[in-house]
Order: sequence, then structure tokens, then C-alpha cells
Amino acid sequence: MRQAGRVLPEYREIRKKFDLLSITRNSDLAAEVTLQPVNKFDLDAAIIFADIVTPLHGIGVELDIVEGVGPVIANPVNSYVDLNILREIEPNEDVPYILDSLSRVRESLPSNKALIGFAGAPFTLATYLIEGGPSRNYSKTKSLMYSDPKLWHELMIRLSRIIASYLRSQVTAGADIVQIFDSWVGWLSPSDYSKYVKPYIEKIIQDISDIDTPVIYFGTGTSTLLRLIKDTGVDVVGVDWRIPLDEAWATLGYDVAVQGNLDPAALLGPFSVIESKTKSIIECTNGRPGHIFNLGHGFIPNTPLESIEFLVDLLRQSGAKSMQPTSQR
Ligand code: 1CP
Repeated sequence: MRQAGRVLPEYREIRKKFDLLSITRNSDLAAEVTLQPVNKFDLDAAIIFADIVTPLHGIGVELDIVEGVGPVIANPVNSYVDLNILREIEPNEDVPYILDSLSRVRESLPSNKALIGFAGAPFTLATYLIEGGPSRNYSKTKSLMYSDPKLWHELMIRLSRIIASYLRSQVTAGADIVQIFDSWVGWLSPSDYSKYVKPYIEKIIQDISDIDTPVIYFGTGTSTLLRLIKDTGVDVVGVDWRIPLDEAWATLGYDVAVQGNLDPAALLGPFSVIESKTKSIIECTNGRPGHIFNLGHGFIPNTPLESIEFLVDLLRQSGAKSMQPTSQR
């Protein structure tokens, strides 16, 4: 998850000197920042430090990640000509620093801790490309999707190809598992998801099926989309806090793993609230294997560090088992 503002003081120190894109392009710094939360809280997995727009930046799309805002695109997409900015990606040449960061992190991570590579999903990346930045209702995206389905298809196909190559290269460089972030897909109805998004998730899953690496798919507000998401063939479905985990899992079926789903805002409340909400999530799993505990979205800035420590201790006491990297399964 984008750790919304990243709460660690040691990260904030580095950010005082370097902007986000500079950190991602400097493998020493990116590896250090990736490992900080794992070392501090003894977490079971590390997620590589990058952003969902990193591969777009790598192929030359002009963009910036603006403090307190998010990714801002210089020339938003609204015509066929604009699609020319989305050429195929050559990861070794376009994003060598990400691959280098992954190899370094994998080398220094203990073997019982997993390294997660990631990419934005085509829909969520398309929202930034079309809207030009963060949006409240994705109206430009939906307008393009409905009024020019051929252009939408061309955009989604190009993004899917970029994402599949990018994920594949991350696994070659050392990622044990990959996560696809479709953070804003919950703004779509089930029928729009089926028509305008699902085929492209299926294409990505199919394109990388030969590398035999588990794929996590995460979105927010996806309660009504769960069955369709499962049909795409992903291995793990990340859910946000809006739906009880047992309800989500029953809807998905127990032949798929789930990840989630503590409300990040719970960590702003007293320990008693963190404890009751966490226990209720664990009860929802009913002791079944196949649950990865996680927040339902990224940390909220200024989340107290003691609350994160309290949560991790609570999970350890509850008997939550550590993950094993693929190579050891
Ligand atoms: O230092 C900062 O400026 C803090 C904010 C930040 C961070 C930590 C941004 C701006 N990007 C990142 C890195 C990042 N982004 C990671 C690395 C994980 C980590 O170590 O924290 C990851 C996995 C992401 C993924 C990402 N970026 C998503 C998908 C997951 C999610 O949280 O929903 C999304 C939607 C983005 C876009 C983005 N980048 C940054 C912001 C503020 C946003 C959201 C803008 C919006 O609201 O539309």
C-alpha cells in the first residue's frame, strides 16, 4: 500500500533531502527506505519503494508526484494522438533502478520474508492519465470510456502490456509476489467493470501466468465487484474495510486467498479500538489458512508509531503465522 505520507521519522528525514521520484531512481536510497518498516516492526513482507506511475515515468510520460496531491500528468490523454506517449516498456533500459532496488532488497531480506513487487492496474493508471491527476469522481475517465470505447480499449491494451512486462521484470529481479493496485476501480458498477476493466486484468494475469508467481489484486470499494474480480484468476484479493472480511471471503469462495482489512483510521483511535477491530478481523477468518493481515488502505499521515507497534504485537500474540517466500513453499 502507498503508506499515505509514510509515517516513519527515518523516512521523513530522507524525504527532507530528496523528492519521491529521486528516491525511486536511487537504488541505495530506495532499498533503504523499502527496508525501514520491515526492520522497525519485523513485518513479514517488504513492498518495493516506487509509485504506480513509475513505469510511465520510465517510458518518458511527463509527470510529477506533487507533495500532498499525488501524481500529476503534464499532458493528459484524450485522443488517439495522445496515446503515442504510451510506447512499450523495456524494463532493463527504462526502469533499471527499480530492478536494481529489488535485487538489493532481496539480497538483504531474510529468506523467510517476502518481497512484493507491484504495478498500478490499467483502470487506476488510466484515471491519472486522463484526469491529469487525482480526481473526486473520475468523470473525464468515465466520459472517455463511454463515448469512445475504441480509444478506451487501445489505452487499456497499451497499459496492460506495459504492466505485464513491468511485473515480469520485477519477478526476474527478485520479487517473490506481485500486487496490482486498482485503488479507484470501486467507482465502477459491476457491469462497467465487466465490460471496461475485467478483460484487461485477465490479459495481464494470462500474460504472466508462465512465471508462476502469486498475484494480489487490491481495490477499494469493491464489495459489489468481488465475484468478478475472482473470475479474473488472481490468487489473492485485497479488500478494504467497508466490508466485513468474512462476508468478502464467503462471496469470493475459499479457494482464493484474502488480504486485509483494518480501517487505517482505527490506528488513530485508542488501543482498545485497535484491539477489538483487529480481533474481529481475525475471528472472521475462522482459523482458515489463506489470510494476509493488512490495512484496508494506506496509513493515514501522523498515525502514531506506538499504535503500529501495538497492532504488530497484537497480531504476533494472536498466533498470526509469518509468510514464506515462494522459493520455500
Ligand atoms: O513521500 C510522499 O510523498 C508520501 C506519499 C507517497 C508514497 C509513500 C506517494 C504519493 N507515493 C508513494 C510511494 C508508493 N505508492 C508506494 C510504495 C510503498 C511504500 O513504501 O509506501 C506504493 C505501493 C504506491 C502505490 C500507489 N500510488 C497507489 C496504489 C495504492 C494506494 O495506496 O491506493 C496509488 C493510488 C498511488 C498514487 C499516489 N502516489 C502518491 C499519492 C499521494 C497518491 C494518491 C493520489 C490520489 O489520491 O489520487
